[in-house]
Amino acid sequence: MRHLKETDIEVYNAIRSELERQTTQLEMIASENFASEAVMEAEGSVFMNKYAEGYPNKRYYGGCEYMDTVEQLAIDRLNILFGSEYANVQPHSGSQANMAVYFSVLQPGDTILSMNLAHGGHLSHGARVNFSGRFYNIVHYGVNRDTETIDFDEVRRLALEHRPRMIVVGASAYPRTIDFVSFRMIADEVNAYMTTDIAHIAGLVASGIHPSPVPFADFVTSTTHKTMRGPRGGFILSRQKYAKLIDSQVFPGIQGGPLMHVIAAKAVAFKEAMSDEFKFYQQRIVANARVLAQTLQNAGFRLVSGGTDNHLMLVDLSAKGLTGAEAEGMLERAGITVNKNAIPFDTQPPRVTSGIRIGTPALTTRGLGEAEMREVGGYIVEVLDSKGDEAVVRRVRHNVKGLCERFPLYADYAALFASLE
Ligand code: DSN
Repeated sequence: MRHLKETDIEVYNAIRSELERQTTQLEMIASENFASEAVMEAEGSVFMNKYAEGYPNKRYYGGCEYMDTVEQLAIDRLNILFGSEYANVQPHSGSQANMAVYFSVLQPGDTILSMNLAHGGHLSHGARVNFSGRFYNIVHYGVNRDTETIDFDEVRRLALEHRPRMIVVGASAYPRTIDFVSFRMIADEVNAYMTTDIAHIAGLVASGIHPSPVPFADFVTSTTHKTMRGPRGGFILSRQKYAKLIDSQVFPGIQGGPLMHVIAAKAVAFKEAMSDEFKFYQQRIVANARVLAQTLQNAGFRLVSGGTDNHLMLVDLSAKGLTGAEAEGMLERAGITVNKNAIPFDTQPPRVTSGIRIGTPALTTRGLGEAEMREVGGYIVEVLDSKGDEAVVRRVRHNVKGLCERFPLYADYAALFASLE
């Protein structure tokens, strides 16, 4: 940090301030987490200097001995974690992973059946504004209006009617267990590929807490930084028979040189994910989410689908006379970071929404447990019930700071900055 401080005080100060923000507020965005200092050390290493286009032992550049070591470690660890035959760890993100899979077996104009973004899906599953919505003919399934869970009758009906070439399974705001077997059966009925995007639940899947799609899906894509608690990035799992096809679509199909420093950090995160501690951590994420959900429900808040099976919940604020945007803003002022999120059949526009999405992975990483979830749930209720009253927000902000001090984060990293003050 000394070099950075001397070279670029503006960036140094921004990083120091962001560290302060992350450590003194409650991070409850369901897709965010705190990677370990070991992961951060690997990412901030000399690996960032190296080009390594190609794959282990098949590179287009010299000097790749250690790149090969680390990429192969990442691949092998990932295959052990998920019980998969083949892994590609080069996608820069989850969207890139999805793009590579689509490009592997689809032609422009082919039909994809996927979950509606407005019901919890993802941009790269065919949103009109995304490449996936521009290149492919997209048909969306959603959740049932009454149960707010995936409506398999509708999925099957749409599959039979539209005969998609691929069914995409997975979501970024779905609080319930996903039944991969039913999707496989529908995909088989219409002879479609099945791609499962487990970006949100990958850590739960790796730990056996959520059923795995690996035995059923043709392709599994993910990010590495949500419940997986690694660096920002993506990966693809599949069977050996698709290995060449996917490898060539990732590079040279859609990417150039892999980000080897990120791949090194992925390898470290995958090693961490193989530990018993990680499994225990994933169990605590889910236990914490249940307690938080119950706390909010006890206070009269309606949760989409009536609760959660995983790491996140969607809170419907419409009966409380609040929008998601208003709630996000008042909670942020109180030191609690969440994101506004559309709820199924939302009547508000996407920048406003009727809901907020709340997740427990990051707070669980800090060590907060069920007792603290009741405390945090209480703070959320106080702020929202007061409609962001200044005195309430100030009091909660004070309590949030105290809670954060009880669960310190990045002690060694913070010490680096402190040593330069
Ligand atoms: N932006 C991520 C999320 O918040 O779920 C998905 O890519």
